[in-house]
Amino acid sequence: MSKTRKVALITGVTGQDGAYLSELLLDKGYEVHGIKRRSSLFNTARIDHLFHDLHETGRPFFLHHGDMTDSSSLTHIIQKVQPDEIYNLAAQSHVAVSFEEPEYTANSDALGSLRILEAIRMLGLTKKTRFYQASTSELYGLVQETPQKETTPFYPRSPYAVAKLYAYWITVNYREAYGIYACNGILFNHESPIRGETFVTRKITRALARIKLGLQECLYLGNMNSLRDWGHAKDYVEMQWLMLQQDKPEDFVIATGVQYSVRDFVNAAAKELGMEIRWEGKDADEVGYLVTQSSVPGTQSSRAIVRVDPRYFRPTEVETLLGDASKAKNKLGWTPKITFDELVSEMVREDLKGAERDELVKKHGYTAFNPHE
Ligand code: NDP
Ligand code: GDR
Repeated sequence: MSKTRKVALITGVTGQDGAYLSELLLDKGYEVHGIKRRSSLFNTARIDHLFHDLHETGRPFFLHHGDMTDSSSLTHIIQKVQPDEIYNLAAQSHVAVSFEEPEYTANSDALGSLRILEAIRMLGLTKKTRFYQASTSELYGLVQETPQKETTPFYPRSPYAVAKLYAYWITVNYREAYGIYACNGILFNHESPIRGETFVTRKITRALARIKLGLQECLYLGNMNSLRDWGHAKDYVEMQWLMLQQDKPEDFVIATGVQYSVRDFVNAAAKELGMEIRWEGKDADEVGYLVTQSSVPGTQSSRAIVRVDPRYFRPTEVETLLGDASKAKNKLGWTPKITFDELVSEMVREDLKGAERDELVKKHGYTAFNPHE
């Protein structure tokens, strides 16, 4: 292992943020180690481009098998890697899924963070290793103040958010009790073309691109009225790094300060594809029709391309989130560079390319492997 380069360890390296953060740290000259869990299928698609043949000189990027629910693997890896910085990004990160798997979510998202902090402590790394905890705007849940900032009281509304609340406080506690340089990044939703396909933004851009090419009939969504503060993951991982480069550890809200509804997101993605949607009905009966000029002048077709499926409603919903990142702006000089429109445009463009690939495969008589249908 290099003596001159800073060494970073990333849990959740195969996820959206893990991939962007790995790139950022490698570009900054770090030696990067990532923890990936065993899977029956390949799960490294987002980071495959960072690998290199071990016999060639390439970027110092290494993977280790481990799991947030397994202290032995985590402690062993931390002992071996002796990281200067740990970015704890691994989590069962889907809010809706956390209602179905609450205990597993608590184990990986709450106790997982404790396991890493304990490893730092037990291995005598409290003065050496800095720790970043991927905290979340979901902590605000049933919001007590708008916009939300570092001092806004928490009111979690899902097993995911409750697990993350434990992780938030155990990070603060280990900072205060043992003097570990440990920070919470309270990040609001951030998206990208490599966002997981079941989060609402990616589900929308992917489905509309496929509808545009005739590969899919309709997009089914849950709560269309949810309001979110959506930023770009690339901007947000820069903040994760910045937070660990300060003189003293602190917690920061990271957000754009602009809010849109799920319906707004659908409209923006449709516009990007040259489509227009006319909305009718309310709540579970809301339907989005594709506006097309039919052959009879003055009339419009009424093909439904978006419908609400109450299956996607959550037992307790977070209706509105809007962040105030003034502290990060003032103390760290951070502002997001990528706008909402640019984010939507990039996501749509990339999903259109994917849909075009699937269309080509279909045209040649093959079935595209599409796990989501
Ligand atoms: P992803 O869901 O894309 O990635 C999660 C990562 O965690 C994946 O690499 C996943 O592995 C890994 N993981 C899940 N469970 C385990 C486990 N038991 N052991 C080891 N690894 C595991 O999330 P994001 O990249 O979007 O988010 C990163 C972190 O930031 C998460 O903790 C999330 O909760 C938090 N967060 C995200 C926000 C967002 O808007 N994206 C906002 C605020 C916080 P695999 O690839 O095998 O599934
Ligand atoms: P969120 O993101 O729950 O905010 O958590 P998600 O994209 O899943 O939902 C955002 C909002 O959209 C509504 N919604 C739907 N959501 C999904 N997934 N699928 C649908 O079909 C659908 N229809 C409407 C949801 O009800 C919700 O209100 C994300 C995750 O990345 C967390 O890990 C992270 O902590 C928070 O963002 C900040």
